[in-house]
Amino acid sequence: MKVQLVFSEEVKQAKENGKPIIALESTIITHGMPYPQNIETAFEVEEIIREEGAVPATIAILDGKIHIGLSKDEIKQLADSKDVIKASRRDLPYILAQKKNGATTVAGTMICAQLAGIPLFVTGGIGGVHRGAEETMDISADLEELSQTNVAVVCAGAKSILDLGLTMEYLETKGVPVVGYQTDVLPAFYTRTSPYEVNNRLDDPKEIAKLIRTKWDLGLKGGIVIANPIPEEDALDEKFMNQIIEQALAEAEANQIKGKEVTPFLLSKVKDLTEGKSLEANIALVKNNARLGGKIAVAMRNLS
Ligand code: PSU
Ligand code: MN
Repeated sequence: MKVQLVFSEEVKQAKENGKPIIALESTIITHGMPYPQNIETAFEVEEIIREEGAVPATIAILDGKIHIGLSKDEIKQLADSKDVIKASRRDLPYILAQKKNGATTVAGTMICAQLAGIPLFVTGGIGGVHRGAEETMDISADLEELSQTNVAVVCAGAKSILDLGLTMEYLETKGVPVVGYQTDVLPAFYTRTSPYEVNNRLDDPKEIAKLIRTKWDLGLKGGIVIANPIPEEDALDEKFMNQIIEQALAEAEANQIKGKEVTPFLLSKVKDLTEGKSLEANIALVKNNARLGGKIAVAMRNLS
């Protein structure tokens, strides 16, 4: 039995015509944002990518089949349905073999994007090493995926619900370059800065495209993280967010939240505690990443 990929008409044509394609994840739709903002954002992000001259491929598993590119109806179905499994690397065999529905995380999306021959992926934030990982060993499978799957990921850094210092150390050990777009420091999702330096700063999408190409030309396997700070006007106050995050972490602990539930629990707590401000910021940064991703995708295609 071979794994079958189901391409949307738009993505199929883009492949035939050599147009640049950008992968998008679906966990952000099902577990990362509430309804109806999740659907609206998914549509808007796709539209931004088209405006930049690339083609969006939102990835999910429907009835056990990997879909590369979803119709509007399929995105709506996914967002509405209750029985969609958050799909990281270890979840894929079960979901496919049992013909279930799955929303792919960063790791899950990277795997499917590589199968589909799509080298670039846009999202909000990657998973990372959780605070207290010395004891819990809670380290997102996204990091391991970045070390072995050849897909570059545009994000707004990672949330400070994570231990950003340990996340950077892990990525260094695994040989994953973290490139700052017009920034010297790792952005922390809601805020433009963090105390941690990125490995390299590049200010031009073309230069980022060259770095991505060079890594793979060298035969080095694995991804590249492109960290794009949230626009100034959408950023939230650092002190305020740190307090909120402390509170969300305390509630996760009090409720004994474990395993794959941790990240969705923290995301939804942060949203409630900020009275929706975090959601607005989240939407703004994903759109900002889509713009940059579109430019990088076009630049990658134009490299000779
Ligand atoms: N961070 C966000 N929003 C998200 C996620 C992370 O700001 O929606 C999702 C992504 O799909 C990411 C996943 O791959 O959570 C990481 O989950 P875990 O920590 O369980 O690996
Ligand atoms: Mn985890």
